[in-house]
Amino acid sequence: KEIEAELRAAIQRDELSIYFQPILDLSSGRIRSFEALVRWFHPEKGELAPEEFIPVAEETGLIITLGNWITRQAALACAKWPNDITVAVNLSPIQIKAPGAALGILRALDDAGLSPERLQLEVTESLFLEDDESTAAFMDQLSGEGVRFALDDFGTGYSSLHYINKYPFRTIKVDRSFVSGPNIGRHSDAIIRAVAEMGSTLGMEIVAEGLETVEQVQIVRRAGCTLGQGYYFSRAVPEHMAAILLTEE
Ligand code: G
Ligand code: G
Ligand code: MN
Ligand code: NA
Repeated sequence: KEIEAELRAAIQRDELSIYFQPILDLSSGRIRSFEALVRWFHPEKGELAPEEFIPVAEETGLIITLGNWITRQAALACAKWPNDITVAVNLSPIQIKAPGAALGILRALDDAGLSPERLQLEVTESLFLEDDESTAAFMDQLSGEGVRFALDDFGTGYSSLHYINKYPFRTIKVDRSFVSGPNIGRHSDAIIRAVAEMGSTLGMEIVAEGLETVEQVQIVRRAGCTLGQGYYFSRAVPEHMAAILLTEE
C-alpha cells in the first residue's frame, strides 16, 4: 500500500524523529527517565501520529526495522544524558515475537554504547493475550543482560496479576484513564492506591501517566505512586529540548 512505501522511504529520508517525554520522581521532582515517542513529519501530510503508522508498520513487518531504529535513536540520545537517567522505549508485540528480536535490541544498545540497565522496554498488557514461550524467552534473555521492563497501560487489559507474577517487570505504568478523562470511574483513586501498595510490596516502581493538573499530581503522590508523567510536567519534546530540561533541574 501507499503508506507502506512512504514509511520505508521516510526512514531513509530522516522524516521520522523521536520525541522524549520526561518521567519524574514524584518525591524529589527530578527527572528520572524519558519515554521515547516516535513522530513522522510527512512533507505533505504534516505530522502523523503513531496511531496512523505503527499499525501499518505492524501489518507489513516493517515494525522490526523501525523498532530497532527507534531503540537505537533512543539509546543514542540517552548515552548523552547523565548516567542516572534512563530511557523508555515502547515495543510492539510483533517486534517481540520476531526471530532474533532480543539480538536486535542488544545490537541497538551496542551501536549506541548504552549500558543495558539504562534501557526500559514498555510492553502493553495486550501483548500477553497469547502469553507464549517466545515472549518469555525474549524477556528472560534481555533481563539477563540488565534491560528493564515496564508493564504499560496497566488496568486496561486482562488478568494483569498473572503477568506481574510470571514476567520480570520492574515497573508498572498505571493507565491514564485512571487519572482523568471520561472513563475515570468511581474507584479510580482507590485503585491507584491499591496498585501502588502492591508495587511497593513487590519492590516495583509505579508510574502514574497522563498527569495534567497539580491536583492529579497530589492525588497520585498521596496514593503512593513513585513516578509521574504527563502534560503537567511536559509534553514529549525533541532531543535538544530534553537536554535543556535536564540542565534546568
Ligand atoms: O505519543 P503518543 O501520541 O505519542 O503515542 C501514541 C501511541 O503510540 C502510544 O500508545 C504509544 O505507546 C505508541 N507509540 C509511540 N511511539 C512508539 C514507538 O516508538 N513504538 C511503538 N511500538 N509504539 C509507539
Ligand atoms: O500507550 P502509551 O502510554 O505509550 O502512550 C503514550 C501516549 O500518551 C502518547 O500519545 C503521549 O503523547 C500521551 N500522553 C502523555 N502525557 C499525556 C497527558 O498528560 N495527557 C494525555 N491526554 N496524553 C498524554
Ligand atoms: Mn508507553
Ligand atoms: Na500507557
